[in-house]
Amino acid sequence: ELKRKWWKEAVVYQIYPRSFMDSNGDGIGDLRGIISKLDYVRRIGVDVIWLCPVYKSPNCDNGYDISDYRAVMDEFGDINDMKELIAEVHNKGMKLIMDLVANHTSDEHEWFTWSRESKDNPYRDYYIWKPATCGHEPNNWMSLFGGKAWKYDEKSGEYYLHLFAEKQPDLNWENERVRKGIYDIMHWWFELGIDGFRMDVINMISKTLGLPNADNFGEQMSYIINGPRFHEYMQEMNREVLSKYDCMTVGECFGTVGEEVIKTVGEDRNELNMIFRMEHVCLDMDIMSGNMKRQDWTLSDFKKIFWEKDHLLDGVGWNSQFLMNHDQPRALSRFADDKEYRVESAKMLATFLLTLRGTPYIYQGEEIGMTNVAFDTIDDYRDLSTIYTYNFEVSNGVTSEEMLERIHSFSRDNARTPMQWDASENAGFTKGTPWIKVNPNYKEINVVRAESDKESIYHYYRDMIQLRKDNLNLIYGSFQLVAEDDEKVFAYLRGAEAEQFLVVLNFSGDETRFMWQEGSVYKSQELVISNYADPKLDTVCDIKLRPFEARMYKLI
Ligand code: TEU
Ligand code: CA
Repeated sequence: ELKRKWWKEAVVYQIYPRSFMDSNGDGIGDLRGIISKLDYVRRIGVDVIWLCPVYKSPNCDNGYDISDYRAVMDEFGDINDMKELIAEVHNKGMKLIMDLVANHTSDEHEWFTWSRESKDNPYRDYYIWKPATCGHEPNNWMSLFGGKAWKYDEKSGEYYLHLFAEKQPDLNWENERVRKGIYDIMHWWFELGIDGFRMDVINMISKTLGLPNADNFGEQMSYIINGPRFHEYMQEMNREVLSKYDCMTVGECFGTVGEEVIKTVGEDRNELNMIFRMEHVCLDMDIMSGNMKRQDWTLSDFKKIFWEKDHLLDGVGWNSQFLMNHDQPRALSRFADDKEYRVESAKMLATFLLTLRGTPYIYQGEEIGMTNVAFDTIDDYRDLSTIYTYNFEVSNGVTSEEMLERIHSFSRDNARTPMQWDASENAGFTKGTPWIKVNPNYKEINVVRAESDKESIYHYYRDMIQLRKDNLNLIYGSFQLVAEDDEKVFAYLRGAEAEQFLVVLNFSGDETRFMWQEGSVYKSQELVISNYADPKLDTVCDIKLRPFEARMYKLI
């Protein structure tokens, strides 16, 4: 049996600082802005805040390119603001975890500056340098943001590896001093009072020795993901750092599956508490193709992903659950309907997220039903990978209309438009010009409206979070699919023998009927929550569902 832990019972709220709240009118969200909104965050009912990177950074990738891990990005404030933020979060009874970007640094980090000085600089081996092979790149790897994964450095006459942008050189984890350097940074932040880390692309830190050429992108990823020394590094990090604090960890692990998941989060493994798996956010778009093209998906595929992920760790380790993050389109626009049934859809997804087994992560704005944005020119987009993909595809003959359409569905900027606080200009996010445009729907969708309307998505989130907290069976109870082949309804049981919760979710915009004869064995069937104002009093054997209707019953 798994142990009870505070981080298993917590609900996490993710903040993307650049887009959360601007306190000084420069158009960029900042730490003082976050501090001013902590009461709001607390009122949602969440326990932990995950703060995306706020370290000093030249911002080629909005802070995922770090030039100094012990300082705060100029635009966000300074270290005193950070100390105040930590103290205030704690005062309000919440915890704070930070983003640790340890696969790469910025090329403006002093380690890299020294490293590129010369081949014999003591810091040379902090990064992955290779000489040219027959006059070209050391191997044929591609960057995850597009283009080649190697950059030639004139000065020292070699190439360095960058799995992401050119300005994000990969650290060489084979080098013990690099690992020690990262562990020191982690200690430094724990001493400052933080409660844990979300670890960026952590499963990519150990590369296959010899860095072999790959026939395709999938094969390349197999040389990068969960490489030969990954678990050794995680256990070392746990021994040297994590085990010394009552902290929580979650590793971003795109592409980690099966046994490798168990090895990373198995409770007897002493590596990480949880990982983020990405299967459900790859269903409608093949991330490996890099062209942002939509592909068809079915609800039964979606169900299988959640079932497999739960089943794999049953009694072994703990899952994380999320529907979106700062790299993904808005879940509401993607998995449900952000138009006619926006409110019903958002509440349905809230019911889903908060009744899964695993720690739920809510992304800023999800709780008020923010939607994807559709800027009509590429000039309004800011994300480097969106811009790269647009230019690349357009130069290869795809029309710009077609590319904008794909971008409207899948750009990372869908998640990065400013938080919509009120109906005033720029949604109350800034008094200046925002770094990225506000979604024009802010007059209708904003926090002030949501808080004052008892029927809002926001209040539904609060109710769902409370329900989860009041029922340990919704946290630790088993997860079992019901009617798994249904292509419109996602239904499952949560709980234990004595008390089961039946969750029934219509993922379609049609009216439909959920039939479940086995339901007749339960004497007591209490409807606990539903996203329609006048729920019909059906028995769980036969429920008529309206578009995107969600219901949860307690069965005894
Ligand atoms: O994301 C890693 C990652 O795999 C993403 O680039 C993903 O492929 C893409 O966003 C899907 O659209 C992490 C961070 O979450 C992301 O914001 C960073 O840009 C990236 O690492 C590099 O640090
Ligand atoms: Ca600011």
